[in-house]
Amino acid sequence: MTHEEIIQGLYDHTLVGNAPEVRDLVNQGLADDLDPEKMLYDGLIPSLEEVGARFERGDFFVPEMLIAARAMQGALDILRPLLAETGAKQVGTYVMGTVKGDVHDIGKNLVNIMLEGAGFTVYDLGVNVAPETFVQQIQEHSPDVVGFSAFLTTTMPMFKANINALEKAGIRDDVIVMVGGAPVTQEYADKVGADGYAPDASTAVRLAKDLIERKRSAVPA
Ligand code: B1M
Repeated sequence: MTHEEIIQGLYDHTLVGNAPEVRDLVNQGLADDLDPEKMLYDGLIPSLEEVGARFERGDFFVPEMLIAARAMQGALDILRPLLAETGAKQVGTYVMGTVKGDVHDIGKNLVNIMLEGAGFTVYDLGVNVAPETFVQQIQEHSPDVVGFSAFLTTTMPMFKANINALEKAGIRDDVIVMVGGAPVTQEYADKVGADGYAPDASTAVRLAKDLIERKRSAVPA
């Protein structure tokens, strides 16, 4: 099989949620020296975008989204160590979670993988994370950054609820707040008072490093 055929196969089989075939193709790609990021960005992610488009048109329903997501997760399980393997030195700590009311986690997990690859220690709180859990975990781990992911327009308001909870606990200024997820925009992030927004995983990593650097250099010695 050529690299193009493997990428096309990843797209086609993720679309219909054929998890065993997706795993086989990922393994075949790796055996053939196909770049893991290419499999991700040219095959797997575009396929999930098409799943979303079909859902919007009413051609797909929740079960189809679910099996496509499972196929993607199987691929990520194999790719995770390769995407994260850079030997980067420790740059900071990050507490990350999908906000309350929201169970989407593929995008969040991808950001986590990239953060770990860039040298962050990541505490992943999972999905449907309540504001009080974020507060408690920030108090426990004292991270440089907390990241809130939301994938639904109905759960994006939890960013503000989380920031309010940090303020109430007196820890808002101790931590950099980053937000992201498919429906989120820079404008929305500014409106809720987040310190940073990134549209994708690699920008999220660059921005996190940047914000930490700025914060550290602003602190008088
Ligand atoms: Co749902 N879903 N879903 N879904 N789902 C979307 C998000 C949707 C856009 C589909 C659509 O209509 N086109 C739509 C939301 C519409 C909206 O509100 N604007 C939607 C809906 C409506 C729903 C339900 C309400 C459906 C229903 O029940 N009627 C329901 C909600 C459940 C809930 O959360 N309470 C639901 C359920 C599900 C499944 C469980 C079936 C499944 C999720 C499985 C899982 O995650 N484990 C699912 C899926 C798979 C999707 C789509 C198809 C794919 C999401 C995905 O994984 N994308 C999605 C359609 C789409 O996105 N086009 C859709 C790939 C991923 C790599 O991208 O998530 O954007 P993304 O992550 C990116 C960036 O956003 C960014 O980096 C990531 C990597 O580059 N990023 C950050 C993410 N977090 C970040 C944090 C940062 C910075 C960047 O800083 C902290």
